[in-house]
Amino acid sequence: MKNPQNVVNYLVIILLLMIILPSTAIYAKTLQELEQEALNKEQKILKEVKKASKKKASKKKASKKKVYKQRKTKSWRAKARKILLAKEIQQTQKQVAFQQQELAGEMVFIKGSCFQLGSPATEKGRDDDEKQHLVCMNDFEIARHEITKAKFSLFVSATNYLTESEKTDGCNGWDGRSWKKSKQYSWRNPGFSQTDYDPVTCVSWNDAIAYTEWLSTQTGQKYRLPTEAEWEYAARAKTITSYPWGDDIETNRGNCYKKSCEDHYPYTAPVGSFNAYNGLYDMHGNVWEWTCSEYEYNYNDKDQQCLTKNHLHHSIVVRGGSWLDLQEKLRSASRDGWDASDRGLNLGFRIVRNL
Ligand SMILES: [Ca+2]
Ligand SMILES: [Ca+2]
Ligand SMILES: [Ca+2]
Repeated sequence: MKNPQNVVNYLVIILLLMIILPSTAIYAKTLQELEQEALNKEQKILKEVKKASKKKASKKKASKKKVYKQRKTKSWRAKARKILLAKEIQQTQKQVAFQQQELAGEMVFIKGSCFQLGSPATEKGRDDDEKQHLVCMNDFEIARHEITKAKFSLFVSATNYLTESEKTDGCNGWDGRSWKKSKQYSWRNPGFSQTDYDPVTCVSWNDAIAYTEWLSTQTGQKYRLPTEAEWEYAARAKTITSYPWGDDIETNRGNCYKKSCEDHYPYTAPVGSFNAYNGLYDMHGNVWEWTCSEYEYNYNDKDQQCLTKNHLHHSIVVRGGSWLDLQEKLRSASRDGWDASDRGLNLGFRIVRNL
């Protein structure tokens, strides 16, 4: 080199190049790195977004599941409540039915049809007031038993009811030798010993009606006395003989007077002590039973009707005979008329329920 200035210039240039070139290399590398970093960052963000959305989706799914579960739980609870309620209702219905049965006693369903009411002229021991005639019946329910002292006492305890015997001059009771009307006799004491399951006696027609009215209020069902036709139709059990078991009284079929039935009961017997016919006990004997029908010698369709409380000046039909009657009075067709306020030691009642 001839010009030292040029040498210096060259040196300066070389020096500059030495400074600039590496920094350019570093710069270029940094850019690459930056690009990579940006890429990494972007990927990371993408990943995070993906993760977040996945989390959100799973959260949403979980919340959906929760709602579903809640709904399911709710519907299950509603179902359980429904089942419980149905069970409670069923139980209440059973209790009500049980209470009704406890109060009223068992009832027997009788399928209606047509029959000859009354007795044929050839029937042994018949009365003239039993003229045969055709009657058609609807279905009904009648008590399996005569109303017992136990059942009647429930009514008296609940209402403090005083029977006509207790309110007025007593009942036609039994003093050991004969009938005797006395204030000392009533359904509580007819003059002879009775169990709680013997039929109630010394109750007038009015007392029996009061009992059926109370029973109807207590149970929400319509109880009443049977019509004369219902009584005989139930007693006959589709037979045309004097008694449902045949034309003879036979032995130990029902409770009647002294030896004529050979029943071994000197007074009333606990209800259900003899065989049932048509599912009904003591239709023949034990105590006479009040009906709700007016007594007419020739029936005149009164046998299918009920008297109301306001018709007390008529005689009312009683049926079935009693422990104080001879066998003829126990026949299916036998009938008698008593006044509504009459009461006696051999007269009680059974009930019917409207369907
Ligand atoms: Ca007897
Ligand atoms: Ca009877
Ligand atoms: Ca008669």
